[in-house]
Amino acid sequence: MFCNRSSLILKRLLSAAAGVAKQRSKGKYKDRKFVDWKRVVVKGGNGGDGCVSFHRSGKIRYGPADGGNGGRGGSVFFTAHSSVRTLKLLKNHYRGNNGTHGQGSGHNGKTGRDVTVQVPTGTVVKDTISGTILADLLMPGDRYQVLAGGEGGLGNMMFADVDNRRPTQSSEGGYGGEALLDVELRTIADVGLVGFPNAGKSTLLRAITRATPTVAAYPFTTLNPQVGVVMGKKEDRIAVADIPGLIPGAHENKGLGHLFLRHIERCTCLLYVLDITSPDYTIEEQYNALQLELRLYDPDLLESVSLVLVNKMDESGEDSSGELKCLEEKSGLPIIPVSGKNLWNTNYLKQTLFTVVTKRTVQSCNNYY
Ligand SMILES: Nc1nc2c(ncn2[C@@H]2O[C@H](COP(=O)(O)OP(=O)(O)OP(=O)(O)O)[C@@H](O)[C@H]2O)c(=O)[nH]1
Ligand SMILES: [Mg+2]
Repeated sequence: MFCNRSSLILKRLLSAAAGVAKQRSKGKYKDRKFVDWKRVVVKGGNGGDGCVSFHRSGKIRYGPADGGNGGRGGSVFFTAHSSVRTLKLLKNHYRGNNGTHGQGSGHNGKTGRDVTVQVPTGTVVKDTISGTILADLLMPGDRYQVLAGGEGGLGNMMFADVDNRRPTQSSEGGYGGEALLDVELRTIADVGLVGFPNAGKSTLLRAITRATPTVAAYPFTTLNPQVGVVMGKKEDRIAVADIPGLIPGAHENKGLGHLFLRHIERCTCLLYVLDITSPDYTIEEQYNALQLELRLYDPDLLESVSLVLVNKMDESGEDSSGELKCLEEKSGLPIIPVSGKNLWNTNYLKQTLFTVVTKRTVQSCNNYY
């Protein structure tokens, strides 16, 4: 990954990174204040060279070797910080300072200054070339050394021994190395809401937590993940993430695409939020389309503990229970009808979420219709 990569490959990747960044800054990403992905080039500082020098003073004209060592190059660290919310302020390049060269009279060079980059908790650092996850900074204070600075070279003082007090040998400082990294933010929440635009995800988040995401009767109101906390008895807390709406074909970049699904990757439980009043899709079609999009993004997401919420029940027709029963049979998941707007059944939803998140299973959930 680092110094032994040819500079040609690195140059190509850098220009590719610039291209991706340019694309992302265009169009639908242009006005986004919330940035959850960046490609970053990091370079460790080079170590300083060792010095060749001989002691001279007064009557001593041919004294012993006294060349000092070079200083170590500065390293680059990523640290998770709870007050940082997005990757927006992340620069494209970070570089540790070079160590300085050793000097005569046994003076060692100065160590290069380390660079510490603050990122939000939940940041994942990946090597762009191999795609390997290098670090997952989950807790505030988590620190990862992305690149170590080059070692300082040895001065001739270090090569002196009883047989040879005046060696002329020294070594060069080590190369700091370079890396191209993809830095991703993955929201940390226990529960993730997935649904079509306008299904009422943000309304539900408002209903069960104190979060205040914007609610409006047009699609794609929510453009960035929003997290709210459901307060339980005693100290119980559950974080719920509301993400932008998914539409059929999101994997082909329709709507807002499906890259924001990374924000629900860590969730213990997924809630499919279906709109019973949708004129275009039945709840079963919505459920199937959502499942397909999740599968195409990452089949492991379908392994998460899941519940189905059928929202807007206040406006459902007289006999919707048949539709719910049918969906229950086909999905094999517990169905919870709710109305986020009227807060109908939201207390039951909260209780169920606590049970599901703590037990990590939906087996004890009852259907509510
Ligand atoms: N009647 C009724 N309307 C609801 C209910 N829940 C949400 N709505 C309405 O549905 C519309 C969309 O609600 P949002 O909460 O913004 O939907 P969303 O799923 O967050 O939509 P996006 O952010 O665009 O993905 C708003 O006009 C809400 O008032 C409900 O339970 N009953
Ligand atoms: Mg919304």
